[in-house]
Amino acid sequence: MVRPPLSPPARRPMAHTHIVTIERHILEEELRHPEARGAFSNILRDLSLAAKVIARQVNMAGLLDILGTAGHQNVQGEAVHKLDVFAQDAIYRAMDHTGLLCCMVSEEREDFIPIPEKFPAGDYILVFDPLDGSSNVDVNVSIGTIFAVLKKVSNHERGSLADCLQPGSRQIAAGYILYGSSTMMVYTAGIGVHGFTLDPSIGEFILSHPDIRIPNPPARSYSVNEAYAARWSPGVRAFVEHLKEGGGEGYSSRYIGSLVADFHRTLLKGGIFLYPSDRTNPSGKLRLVYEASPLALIAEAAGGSASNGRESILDVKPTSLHERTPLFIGSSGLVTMAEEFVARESQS
Ligand code: P6P
Repeated sequence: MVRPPLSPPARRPMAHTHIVTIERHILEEELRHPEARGAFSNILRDLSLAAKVIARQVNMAGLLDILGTAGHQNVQGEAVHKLDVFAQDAIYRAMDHTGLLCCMVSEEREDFIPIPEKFPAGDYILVFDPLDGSSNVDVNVSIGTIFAVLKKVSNHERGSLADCLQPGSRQIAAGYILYGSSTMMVYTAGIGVHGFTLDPSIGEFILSHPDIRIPNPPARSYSVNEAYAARWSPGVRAFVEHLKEGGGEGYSSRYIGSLVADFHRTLLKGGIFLYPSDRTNPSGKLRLVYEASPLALIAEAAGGSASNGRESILDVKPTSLHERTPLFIGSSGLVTMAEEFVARESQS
């Protein structure tokens, strides 16, 4: 049945008592774009279900025999925590049978994951880090899930590597779930960034942060692991030193060591998060496809920017699923300043 074009609902002024669930918000956003076929909305809705399942497990981690490692390593050679496995399975099971995806990419799997033959395949690819920073869960530090949605470009029914190695500018949506003092889901479909807080008493994500914009002027804060300063390039070292001297009004340093938590603070307060390359990690530590690119789409949709030190993260075409990248992300002015310091070093 062809749905008659509906006039998009006028944006209602957000009254403080106006409860908008993520499902309602996604539907309203879809109605504002009649060309949307609803598949993407269903992907986001299914992801929000997986998020609730993971949140419940993370919040009870201290009470279940689920702490500690699962006794094996992932493709990155990192000890896999049991919650990583749980989160991976929760997302896979929520998404594998919907007929919306042709394949998935996960930090926990070396190759891309085709949708099983027993299920119908769709036109979208989901890339995700099921539980980033999971090593923090044993000490009750906030951790997160990062995801992005791409549209298939090949004619392979169940996807191909080429479908998964698209530049971040080709992402049609991106988001993260932050399992912290409250569980939040933040997403963008490219226009506007919206935050939802889980009300566990009713099991709903409620719109709590409509139209997030990175503040300008930004908070005077930078976020980086300074233990590696001696290994950074001269340009990065000079940039951080410049912030610390800050013309009398020094910057404060904030570093949690959990990417989603550090990024979420940067998104809401402004400033810059950086994980640069160094002598030990010449390509940096963070992954391009399912960490830096999704967060870069969010940062840009909120008025900020994201760079690898030379160019926009969104312009970088991945050459492999798990490739790493340096990351400078947050308030545009600070990201540009970091690029200028890096460029200056290459001229000296
Ligand atoms: P470091 C967590 O292990 C993680 O992948 C990110 O969540 C975080 O930003 C980074 O590593 C922290 O790395 O070297 O500062 O411990």
